[in-house]
Amino acid sequence: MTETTTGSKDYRDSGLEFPADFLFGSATASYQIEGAATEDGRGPSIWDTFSHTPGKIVNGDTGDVADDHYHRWESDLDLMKELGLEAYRFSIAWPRIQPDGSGRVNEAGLAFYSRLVDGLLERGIRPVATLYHWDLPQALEDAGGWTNRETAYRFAEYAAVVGEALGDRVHTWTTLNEPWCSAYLGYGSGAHAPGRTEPLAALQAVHHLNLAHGLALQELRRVVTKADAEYSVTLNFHVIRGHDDSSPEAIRRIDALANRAFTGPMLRGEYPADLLEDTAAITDWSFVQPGDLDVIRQPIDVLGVNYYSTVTVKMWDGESPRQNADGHKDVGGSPWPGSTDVEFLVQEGPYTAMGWNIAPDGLEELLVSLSEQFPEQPLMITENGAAFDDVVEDGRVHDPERLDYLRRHFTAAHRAKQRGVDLRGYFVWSLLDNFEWGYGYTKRFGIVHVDYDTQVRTVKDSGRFYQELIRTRRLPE
Ligand code: GCO
Repeated sequence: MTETTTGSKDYRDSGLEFPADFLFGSATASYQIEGAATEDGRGPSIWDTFSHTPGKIVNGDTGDVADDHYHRWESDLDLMKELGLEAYRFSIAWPRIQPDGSGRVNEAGLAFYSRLVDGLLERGIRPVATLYHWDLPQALEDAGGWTNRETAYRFAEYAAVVGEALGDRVHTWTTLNEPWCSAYLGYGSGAHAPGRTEPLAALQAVHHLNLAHGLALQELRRVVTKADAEYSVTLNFHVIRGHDDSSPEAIRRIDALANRAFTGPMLRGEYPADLLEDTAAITDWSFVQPGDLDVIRQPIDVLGVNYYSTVTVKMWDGESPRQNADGHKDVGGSPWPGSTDVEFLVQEGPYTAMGWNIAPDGLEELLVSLSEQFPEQPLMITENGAAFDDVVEDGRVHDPERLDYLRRHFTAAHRAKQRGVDLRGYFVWSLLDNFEWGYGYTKRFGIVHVDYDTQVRTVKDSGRFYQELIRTRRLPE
């Protein structure tokens, strides 16, 4: 699978056909869309605390209301049906299920997700449930959060509670969304909740999130009754490009921290030796206990792949003004423990509204690389999409840049499949404009526009493009 495909260099194909079993979906996350932050027994999460901390989020935005999906879920399901979605990837808010992070179960929280799952099934939409999309119950952070090994065990207990309640209907379970963000942005750079900037904490979080993944899969497989349920994890892979002869070392370092710190334990049952060496000045990794790696390496049916853009790196020469264009908010800490001497270079455009470069070839390269690294592992694009500034005009949202982005990345996905990648489907991020973490509501990723004052939803042109792609299973002209 190393031959390169031909096709248009700019990936702007049309007419490409996707097979009948290729799954077309869209994705959201609980804290980003639900609102109702204190309703029906929901407890506080680290994102409630973080977003209510002055200075952390642009414009002081919070997820208190968001898209008010907690109250509008039925009409949002009707919207998914209208678009023809075959699957919907959502996340379950742990603090709605266990407000204190352990023990007492909030039945109203379980009931909300039970209604949501039933509503999806009634509309012929496959439920894909993520257990953790970053909204850790604050009570667990107060006890150390992901730096505390006990949190992994609390996560497994939470997984069992949800698995028992929804395990007869959910089609695909995803344990974690992007543990890289939870660990490195939450405990390393400080750009995400809980906003800590401690290299050791970030690496402890990496391991305890890996452990949580394994423990949760064991619990889900114990309690889930749906015989054909599938199990997965979603990782945001970094596609890393070079610049000069110092780049191979920089690429290796970032690949170890960003990618292999998770695929190593989860898919190979070991931490990469170079990762341990690169971080030896911070820790001896003695928080990894005997047997942990056997627990973490649970088989998964599909590997979720989140992709948005590439990064370009070199080793900083220690003198010239360094660039820090790794695509994440720089709030003072580093998401790269042990490799803060890697320089992230500004890449060529065009860019999305996040300042991320538009590189569909990076998606093709990533999928082929993962397929070559893990030939037996089916893949699913669980997030791909773009933020651009949108305006509603006469009840329409013309978003040609987002439509073009999707066309180019669907082309890349199709090419990867042509090269033999076992790619099972594609979830567009996101169904709805929503709370974009540190950027608040200033970045719009939805194929459906949300007016945050009126909560009116407006399907964008990109949403109609997707609707047509799903209907015909061909990339529209
Ligand atoms: C992520 C998260 C999403 C983001 C999206 C755009 O990948 O960071 O899963 O919650 O909103 O990716 O940044």
